Amino acid sequence: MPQTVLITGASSGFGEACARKFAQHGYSLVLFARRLERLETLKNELQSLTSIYIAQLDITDGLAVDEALRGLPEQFKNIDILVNNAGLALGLEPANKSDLDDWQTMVDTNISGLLRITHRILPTMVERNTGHIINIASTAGSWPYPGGNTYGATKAFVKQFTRGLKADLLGTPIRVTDISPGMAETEFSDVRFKHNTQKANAVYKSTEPLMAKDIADIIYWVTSVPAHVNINSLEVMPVSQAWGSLAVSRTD
Ligand code: NDP
Ligand code: 8X3
Repeated sequence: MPQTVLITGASSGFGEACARKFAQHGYSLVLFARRLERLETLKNELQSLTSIYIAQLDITDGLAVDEALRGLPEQFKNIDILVNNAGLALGLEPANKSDLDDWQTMVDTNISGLLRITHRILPTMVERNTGHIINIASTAGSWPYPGGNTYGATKAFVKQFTRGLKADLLGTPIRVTDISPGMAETEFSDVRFKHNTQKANAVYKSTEPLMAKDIADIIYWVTSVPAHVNINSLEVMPVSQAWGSLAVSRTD
């Protein structure tokens, strides 16, 4: 029986690339996202390689998460690898000019949604004495930048929560990893700038960002190291990105 990977946010970017990567290696897939038609297209593409179950799911909807996980067909019920990938940034305004609804959506998705899925899946892993949870954080969770306020804070949560899981799971064979990518060209900026294509494209202009496949390859790699090895935390940037100097306000 092949291992089963559940990927949230599989309709684009890292999640979609990750589905392709695990399908190529024969894993069964459970794919969730809000845009069902994207998942259907992906399923059509990959179903010759492996068995795939897709469902429309908004991870901010607690009841829907419960229903989606309860409704998994028997063959897909045992999740071996959970990739908590679904997430988003909204806006890049300074905190005093931000939209409170955007903050709430980021918290509901990047924190509460991730917690909800984890809370449902983790006990089944402990019961089956096997599993690996991979949480997608961000460099924004460690390195603040102007306008990254709530987004960065949600990703700091993801990193610290992952460490907390590792502490709780000591004595079990269950592995937990957080992966913190820097700039990667996906639909991320299109979402952040609310479909302002010009602003989104400017993020990746005249540089070489990470691509979704780079992250998918890394996610696959952390699952493929020997079973006694746990990659706790992995930060990855494109060669073309680095930290800036600390900012100073001056009067002249
Ligand atoms: P994309 O926008 O391409 O993908 C985001 C995915 O999350 C989509 O599949 C989207 O699906 C899903 N999603 C968003 N909200 C929800 C929701 N409420 N319920 C279910 N699914 C949801 O961006 P990325 O692939 O870049 O982002 C993936 C993860 O990587 C995110 O957590 C992001 O914060 C993180 N990240 C991204 C970086 C980057 O530079 N690109 C760098 C570091 C981290 P749908 O809209 O169909 O629901
Ligand atoms: C995405 C990377 O730098 O835009 O998490 O926050 S960044």
